[in-house]
Amino acid sequence: MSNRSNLDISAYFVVGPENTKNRPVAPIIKDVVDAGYTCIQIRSKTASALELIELTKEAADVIEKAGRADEVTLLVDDRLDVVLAAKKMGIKIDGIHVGQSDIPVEICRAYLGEDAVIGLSARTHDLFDYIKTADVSLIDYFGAGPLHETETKPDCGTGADGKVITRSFEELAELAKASSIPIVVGGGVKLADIPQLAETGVDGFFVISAISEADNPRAEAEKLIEAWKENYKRKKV
Ligand code: TZP
Ligand code: MG
Repeated sequence: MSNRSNLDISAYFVVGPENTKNRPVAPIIKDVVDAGYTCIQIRSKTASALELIELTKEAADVIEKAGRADEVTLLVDDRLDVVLAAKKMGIKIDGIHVGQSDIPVEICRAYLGEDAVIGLSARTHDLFDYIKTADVSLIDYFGAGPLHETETKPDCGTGADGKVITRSFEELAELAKASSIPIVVGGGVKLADIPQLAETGVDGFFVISAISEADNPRAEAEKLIEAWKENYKRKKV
């Protein structure tokens, strides 16, 4: 089955070399894959194209060795060139995540084909109207947030006045109801947020620093996913 038809964005880890306190990225990805995460996104604003390709290779190898290639979706942030190059080199990469100012989703879909997973960060202003009216025919999920301001991406959620707009749990619950495609929420998400976030009905959480900067990334990854599963399940019953 392709990762598009069984896409699971419930536990979603985003990472690049600038997020790991100078530790290698691959062992942290292994920790997260072993902890049961379903989506890995390689994201770096500093790495070269070659470094990004190498990172996708390492991530794909980790996923493959864990026997989870059919369950874990591997994406790259922004860099259509890197995704195309990695695919050409035989690396199992499943798709791309883009923002509102990145390569348009039409172009991503045209280059990557029908099987690729394409995620799109939702617009910050007019978020609710946007979610209700956006053409979602070419994309697989929305990223939304931030839940809190975050040093990892200080401009996340910046509104027209330059101030960051964070989203309350109530707003996220409304968003989950309004969207016709899955929504993953991140931006400053920490363990203490997970129970309430799971209860909003959104489809998943994404984190960088909660795991990538932890002294023990594996232990932290496990705590986050367990809290998600526990509270998401409770919402469903
Ligand atoms: N997109 C929106 S917020 C964000 C990204 C990539 C950063 C999230 O990082 P953290 O450390 O989990 O706040
Ligand atoms: Mg982007």
